[in-house]
Amino acid sequence: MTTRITLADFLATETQGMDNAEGLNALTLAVADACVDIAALVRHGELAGVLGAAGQENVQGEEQKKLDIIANDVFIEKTQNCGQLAGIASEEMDNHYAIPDQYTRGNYLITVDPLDGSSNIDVNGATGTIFSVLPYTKESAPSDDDFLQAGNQQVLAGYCLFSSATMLVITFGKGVAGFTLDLEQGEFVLSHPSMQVPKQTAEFSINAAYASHWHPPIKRYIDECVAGEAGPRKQNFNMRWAGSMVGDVHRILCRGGVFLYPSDARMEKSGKTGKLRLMYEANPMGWLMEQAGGLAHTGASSILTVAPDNLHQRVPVMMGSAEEVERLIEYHH
Ligand code: P6P
Repeated sequence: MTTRITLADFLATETQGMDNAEGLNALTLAVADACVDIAALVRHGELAGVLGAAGQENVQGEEQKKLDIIANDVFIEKTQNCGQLAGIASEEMDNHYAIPDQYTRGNYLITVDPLDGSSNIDVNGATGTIFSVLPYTKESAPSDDDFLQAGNQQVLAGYCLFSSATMLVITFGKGVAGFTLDLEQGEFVLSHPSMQVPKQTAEFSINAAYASHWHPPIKRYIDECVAGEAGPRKQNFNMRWAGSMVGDVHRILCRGGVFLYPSDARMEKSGKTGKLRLMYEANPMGWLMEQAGGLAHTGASSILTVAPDNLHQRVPVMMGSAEEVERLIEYHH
């Protein structure tokens, strides 16, 4: 019979010795509460009357789902009064949300993708919430520019996966821990201590519909995987694409793999350098991957060293099993 360790029990030891451990614990529990509420809305789906399009676009020019906006509002509602935040930046908001004066302004900034993979929501596919916490030391209210810190400045990052189980996966820079939501008790219980990405894999994850637009290094890598044991890799590969970064990254943290969302000729024609956003997708997921023994790279540099120039900046993404990412980096050079 293993000892039942709740998220609160885990935090009591994991953040020991860190600056403002109490504050970080309070922030993590507030984020977890927001995720529990968003999970409940996702779980009730059509019955909660929250599926379907919202009839408007976000700053990315992407159609927003009703749940994108609701999840964003729930996240703000559940975290703004925890006393630890100075501001919240979100995929669903053009600019950051400043914590109102009636609440204590704290020493952290948080970026969030409130409902990643929302195109899956109407077909009951995997979705999730991704978050990244950065330090904030000024007394005054933050500006958007205060969020523009490289991924190696993060103090906490994680995601909540809404799938067969609801799981919270987090890192404070001391490894990666996974928690499963106990629906009866309404609390997260440690179920995946010290998650590690296998160094090797035979499974890649990419949207192959865009193959005709890929640049040579990606095309070479995928062609070699597809060529299987008859090709230069001398082994067969499998492919998985969840349509939600949280679903794909979680699978890779559990069993290995390599996730790719490269830039391509199609995107570059419209001035984009990738699809995924640096501040609230690539940075938090990249830190989790590195903390689990994997790698996270843009093809030009480690994701965590990219100096952001705007809140909604996009980057090319390759992350997962170290040996495969190393091969991809070599192909890019
Ligand atoms: P595509 C979801 O919209 C997302 O941002 C990621 O979660 C996911 O990996 C990717 O886009 C899916 O993109 O082009 O396959 O729909």
